[in-house]
Amino acid sequence: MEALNAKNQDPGRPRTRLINVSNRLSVTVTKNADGLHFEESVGGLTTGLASLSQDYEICWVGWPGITADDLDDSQKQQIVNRFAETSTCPVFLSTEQVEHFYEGFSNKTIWPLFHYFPLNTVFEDRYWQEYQRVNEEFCSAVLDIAGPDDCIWVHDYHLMLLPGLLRDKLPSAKIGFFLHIPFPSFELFRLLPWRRELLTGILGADLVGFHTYDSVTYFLNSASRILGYEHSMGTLTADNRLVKVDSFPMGIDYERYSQAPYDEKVRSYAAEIRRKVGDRKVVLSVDRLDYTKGIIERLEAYEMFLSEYPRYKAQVTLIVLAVPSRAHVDSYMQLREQLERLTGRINGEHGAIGWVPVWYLYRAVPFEQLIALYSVADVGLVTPLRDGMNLVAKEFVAARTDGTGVLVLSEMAGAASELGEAIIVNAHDKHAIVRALAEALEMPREEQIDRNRSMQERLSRYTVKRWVADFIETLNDIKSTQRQHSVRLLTRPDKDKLVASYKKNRNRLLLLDYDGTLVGFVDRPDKARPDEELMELLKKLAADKANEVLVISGRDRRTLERWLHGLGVCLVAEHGAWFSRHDGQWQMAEAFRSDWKQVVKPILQLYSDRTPGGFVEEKEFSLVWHYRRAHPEMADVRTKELIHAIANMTKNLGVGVFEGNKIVEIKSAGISKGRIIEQWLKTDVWDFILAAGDDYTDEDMFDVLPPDAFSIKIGTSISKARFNMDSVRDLRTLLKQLSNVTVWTAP
Ligand code: ADQ
Repeated sequence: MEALNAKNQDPGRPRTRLINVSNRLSVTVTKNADGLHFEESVGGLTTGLASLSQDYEICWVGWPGITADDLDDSQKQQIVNRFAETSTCPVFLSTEQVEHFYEGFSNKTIWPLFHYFPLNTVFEDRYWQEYQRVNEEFCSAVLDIAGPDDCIWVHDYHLMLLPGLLRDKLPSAKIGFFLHIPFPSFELFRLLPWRRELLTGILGADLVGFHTYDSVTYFLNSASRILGYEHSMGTLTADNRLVKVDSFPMGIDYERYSQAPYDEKVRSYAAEIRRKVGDRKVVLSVDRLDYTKGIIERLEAYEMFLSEYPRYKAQVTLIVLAVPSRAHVDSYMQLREQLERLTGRINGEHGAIGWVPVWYLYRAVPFEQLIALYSVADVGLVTPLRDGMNLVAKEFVAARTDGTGVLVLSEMAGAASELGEAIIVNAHDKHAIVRALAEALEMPREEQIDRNRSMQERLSRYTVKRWVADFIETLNDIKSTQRQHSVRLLTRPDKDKLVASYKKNRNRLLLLDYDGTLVGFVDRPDKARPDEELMELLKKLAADKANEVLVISGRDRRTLERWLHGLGVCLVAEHGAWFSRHDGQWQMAEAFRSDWKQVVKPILQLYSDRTPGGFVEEKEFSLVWHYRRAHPEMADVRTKELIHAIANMTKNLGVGVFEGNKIVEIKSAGISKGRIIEQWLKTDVWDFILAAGDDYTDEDMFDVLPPDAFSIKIGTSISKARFNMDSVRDLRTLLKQLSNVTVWTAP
């Protein structure tokens, strides 16, 4: 793609490039005896992106809809040349790729599973293999044109691996991913043998968007339960990079749909339809022919309606417009047959001379005809069994220029959360659809107008242009947040400096947190006893006369003593409430109170009893609720309730409530690692200080250290420490290196 080659760009070009990647391009190429034909369909996304053209140069990457096996080299070149005029880069797929990647993994595995049809889901390894290969081909196509500062927006379930593949090649690229279909609950998603790979692929993006908040929640839940990534307000850290997950309910080109009914051509189509329908009420059903759209269930409900409300016989016509879709996939072929049989049955059993109850059209119609149908219909019956958003519902409301018309909408459509004034139904409940139809047909005109005006106002505000702008703005925001919070890993040169300073100095203070820093986390706190290697290491470090080694922990003093006594290290217990120097005698740092425990302990115990896997640990000046082994979602709810309950109860008791790593700790106010370290620092003139810790209590310690101290946060979240380190193992390696520095003995 010469014309798109990033290297050929004017270096001073003002506009950032936005590379939009989706399985299908908005231009479809077909071939017949006359040669190639290019057909453009103006989708909402094209309009939305066009509105950014002031600031961005928009490029497209995708499949043009024709299989590569049907094209010779010169035809491929013809397509490439033609697409280059509109900054479009085609990805050619072979017949086999279409079969296994598109019809197979995308539409026989992901589509049914994500729409809650697990029994229709096919798990085939060869589909998965092809899915990976095609995602890699898309990756190469993007890499051919992408420059380092470009913004890349990947769309939908066909390309869930692509963000991750791009991230490997372009580590600092700005990548967004939007899923247009629902993200399922963890219980369904976990069925996929390739769940880890798919999640990791998606999390290659900086921003992950869904239509609804439910999908956001389900995705975050799967990321937590499958990959162990916890989030805070929808932001998580994956591979040392902040990733934001949020909902962006897609809008429509409101202007276009609300103005189109005034068009001459539309008006004449509408008049023609009206003439044919006569005085009858029109109920309209418009979808791609897909089993998730609930078309069969809708028709069955309509049949039931005609039986239950015979007065509507010959007074109403249901127009079913079904766009052919995935016509080579078995389940879609069967659906078509089923629909045609059902339509025949209803018309045969309920119809009369001069009245056909169901008008069925199996085709895509031009925009003007679609709008004519929207504007003629009295009721828009949109009852998908599950739908990411459903734009038909929004288009129907927008096209009601006089404000009349009633939308009956499934609660399973993402659109339902924005279109609350519609009659909302459970699409699986045929009785509810029957009642809704009757209510819709009898709704007073003023009420119809009232309801539609409110929805129109909302739709006119959150249009597809706003949607695109919002997504891109959020992507830019997360990128700058990443820069501000970039994790400062202890690099090789930093490490060399640290070791050099250790070697050079003779009065060193080593401040080491225990859990999560010197040892990894385990299910129960009593299982985290030090291993041989750690004991040897601490002993060796403490043996060096130039070192004062402090293990500073939240644990109670008895445990620390049992585990670490005799190694020559000083101990600080309960986050600074107690300390013992080399003589092994424990001293209380200050006079703290603990009478509040009688009030708080029963509450903690109660929560523990109600949460399987949770338990209470009691220390002298604190109480800890542990929930590492509890069900994560239940623990999440309980933690919030618990913190609220305790905060209310302990207002005047002089205690603080803290959330740590899978714990809630309540401790006497005034106890902090910062306070004790501040005092310790004054006991000598330290020329080398190393402090390592992993959780919120260690932040107090980092806070009081002099600026040249080597402070290290274990883990990659944001911290006051100067450096981050990936794991306990990495810290031990560093400590081992220090312990091997020649032991210095006082002259
Ligand atoms: P779809 O499943 O295709 O989209 P939908 O959002 O309703 O569902 O979009 C269908 C589009 O096709 C509408 O713009 C509609 O006007 C058009 N259309 C339908 N029937 C037609 C016909 N007979 N002739 C011409 N045009 C017709 C997927 C997800 C949705 C999500 C969208 C956008 O499944 O949940 O809303 O992407 O993210």
